[in-house]
Amino acid sequence: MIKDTIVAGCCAVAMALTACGGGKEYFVKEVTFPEGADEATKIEMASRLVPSEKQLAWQDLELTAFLHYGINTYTDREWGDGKEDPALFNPDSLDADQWVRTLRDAGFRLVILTAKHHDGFCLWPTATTSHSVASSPWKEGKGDVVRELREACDRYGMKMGLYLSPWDRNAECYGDSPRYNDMFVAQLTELLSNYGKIDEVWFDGACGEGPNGKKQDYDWIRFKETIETLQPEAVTAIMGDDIRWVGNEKGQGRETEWSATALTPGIYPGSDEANERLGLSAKAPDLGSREIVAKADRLHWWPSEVDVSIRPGWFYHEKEEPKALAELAEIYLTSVGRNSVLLLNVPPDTHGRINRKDAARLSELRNWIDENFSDNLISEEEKDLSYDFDKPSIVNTVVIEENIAKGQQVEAFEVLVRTDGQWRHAAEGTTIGRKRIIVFPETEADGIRIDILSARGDTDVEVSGAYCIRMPGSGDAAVQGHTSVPTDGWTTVPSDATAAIDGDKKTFWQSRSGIKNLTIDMGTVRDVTGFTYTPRDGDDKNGTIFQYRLFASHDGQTWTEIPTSGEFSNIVNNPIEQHIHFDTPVNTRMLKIECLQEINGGDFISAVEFSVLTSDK
Ligand code: FUL
Repeated sequence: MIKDTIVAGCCAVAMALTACGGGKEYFVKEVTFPEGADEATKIEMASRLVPSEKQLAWQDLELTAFLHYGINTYTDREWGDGKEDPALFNPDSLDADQWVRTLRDAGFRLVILTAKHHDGFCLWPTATTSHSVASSPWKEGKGDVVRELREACDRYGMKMGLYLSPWDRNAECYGDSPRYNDMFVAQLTELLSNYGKIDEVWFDGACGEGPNGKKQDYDWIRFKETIETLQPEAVTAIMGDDIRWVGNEKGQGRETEWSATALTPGIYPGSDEANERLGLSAKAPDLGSREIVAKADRLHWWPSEVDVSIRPGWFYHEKEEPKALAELAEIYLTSVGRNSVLLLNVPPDTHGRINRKDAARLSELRNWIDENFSDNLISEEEKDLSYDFDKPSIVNTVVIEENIAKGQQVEAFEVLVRTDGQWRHAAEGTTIGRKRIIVFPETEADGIRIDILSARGDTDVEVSGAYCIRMPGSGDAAVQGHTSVPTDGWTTVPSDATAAIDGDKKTFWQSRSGIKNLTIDMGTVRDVTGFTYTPRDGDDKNGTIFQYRLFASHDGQTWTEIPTSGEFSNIVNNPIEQHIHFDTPVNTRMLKIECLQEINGGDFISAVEFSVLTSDK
């Protein structure tokens, strides 16, 4: 046994680690390169960057769950405006045991509750504001959702995390930075002192205040110190430095997913400048390649968390359906199978229960995982890169694991299968990390092998499984009771906006500068129950409408405003098709959408698609 040394990142305290072979010095969580270091030196140092103990334990969890629950559940919105009446919060059968049991049975190991979302409504009776469950009729103001979750987690052996939104649309002091920071620390202190062991603290980075909104200067370092003092074992996510947002809300990890990344956590002073210099952001496709490392001054062990909702929205909406099993299975492969932890949101419904449809889908997911990942063609126990099967078998999936306790090394690998003594190429990949699942075309083989083509340092990799998996058939997660109206014979103003109503999601329309309205003329009068808006996705989302007003007209002369929430909340992070349903059907020939705010404050709009919904059969 030789002593390896671990050099702790931020505080540069040296600790000792006993390990076999090497006598290596490792860097925990962060490594700063010496000035003028060349690429080879940096890559070698990068190979010695390792996770902290709590990061390592978190990466092992694989399946974690989100519970988005709060005032939005009762207003049918995604982002509340903070003006909601607490009296709206009155679940008739809130059952935290049912939440935790359902999640545990589906294999989830940690659950995170939105103790406070952007609307500022607190699910625990906080002393910091009256905008909380204490002002609601639920349990005559004596209820405490956070406590109920705590007790349920204890009963079922589930780890617990809390989401506390920094952006607060209710707090009067939001924007008065020192006062709000004090309030936020007080909220954090209540949550981290009175509810037992908290394993993950989740701070969201979202803020939809816009150019003329309130500006809050968050004291991230003080928030982090508060967590470290009160819950030293908790990992901090997103606006924290233990867990990184994967960069989308679709459930997709990168094909090349480095936990050793040059992206500086947003809570560190100077992070914006550091990231700008390297051209990096949470959404950037490449966060840790050799090219990036060569340009970086330091690296962070900042592993990815894939957060995605089982439904289109984060909060429960009666009209939405859970994703099809096929989509969830795909998400499992592109999150857990791509060196990430899955954080799947399952929003409790208006009764305060996980809806039976979601519960059923979760148990289908569990069964799918169990059925597909139980018949391992690799029976040998010994850790290796090459295996013989007991008999020729059909194979299409390989599971590879890297011992990340010693860092992330592999940059490129090839999967080969053997038939009649001949090795053939089956697939290739780049990073491995905690777990990599590669699916390739089905083939008959009697052995499987991984060749590591490129690595940063000594590798410690194992092929832990080979399977023949079947993807579930895709089902439709439709929107109940609404169908879109065929667009034949429709016209638009401006007249060049046909790509926005052509039913083709591969095309999009973008208005000229200065034009922020779109009128759709259906030619005939109908009872319209709502509309959908599909924004652009990908790198360029310019023109995406964030806040809007909607009008109806029979003749294009007299317009009546249709009441809507006026906001495609969270469209920046989750640019999915937006479904807006009216309280009562609107009898109209024309619809006009007027953009009040484009996501980047731009003076034009864009749309992949608008469709008009009706309840006509
Ligand atoms: C986003 C928020 O704005 C959403 O409402 C949701 O909480 C998601 C997890 O993070 O940025």
